Amino acid sequence: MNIVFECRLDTGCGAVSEYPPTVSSASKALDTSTASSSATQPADVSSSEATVIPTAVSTAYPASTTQPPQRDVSSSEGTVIPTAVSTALPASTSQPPPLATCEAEWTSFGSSCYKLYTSTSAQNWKKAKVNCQNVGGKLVKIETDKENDFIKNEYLNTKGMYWIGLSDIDKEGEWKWTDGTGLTGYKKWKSGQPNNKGHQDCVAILEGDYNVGHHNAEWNDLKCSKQLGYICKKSPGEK
Ligand SMILES: [Ca+2]
Ligand SMILES: [Ca+2]
Repeated sequence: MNIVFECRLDTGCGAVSEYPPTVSSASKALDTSTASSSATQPADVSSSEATVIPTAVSTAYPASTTQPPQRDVSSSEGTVIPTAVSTALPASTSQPPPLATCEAEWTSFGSSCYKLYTSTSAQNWKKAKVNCQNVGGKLVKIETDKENDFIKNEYLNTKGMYWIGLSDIDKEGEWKWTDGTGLTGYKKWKSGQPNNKGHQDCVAILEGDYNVGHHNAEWNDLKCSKQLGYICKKSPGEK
């Protein structure tokens, strides 16, 4: 199959033995050239495909995805209205809080109701505490000077003293209201009090301006067994 016939005008047709080697070497050269070129081309194509297409796609999508957020920003300008609403809310909260509507024999101050139990129904501190719970409230917790003044003006214009909901009955020196909170805020101790004299763990509020105004509705710790009137405080509607 490697024999090649060649016909010439001067020599006629005959087998030529030289062609097969040259043809085979040429074919080898072609094979290597095509092999080498085919080996380099796929690498170029694959690399070019890998670099061009992904970058083109990846840059195209972020560009399109960044546009919608810009629309959101423009639409978020509509949230200016909620801020206008929020500025309206403080205006409504600046209005005076509604006064509590209290049942008969209870007096309203702020959002709470108060009732004085006079010395005719005097109790020791623990029993006074329970009695306030039985009517839906607690022994009074006084949290501001205005509240202390309200009690003074309402109940303390005659000589006397009344239990309030403050004690260090659980641990000496650790004052707590009957709702379990500590004495961390407002307080109005009489000068020299609390002194725990003879083991005093329960607190009374003293009379106000009565008789030379010598106590001014200040607080004193007393023995819890002392029989005193007391002041209850509750939210409207609690029974
Ligand atoms: Ca004490
Ligand atoms: Ca005392």
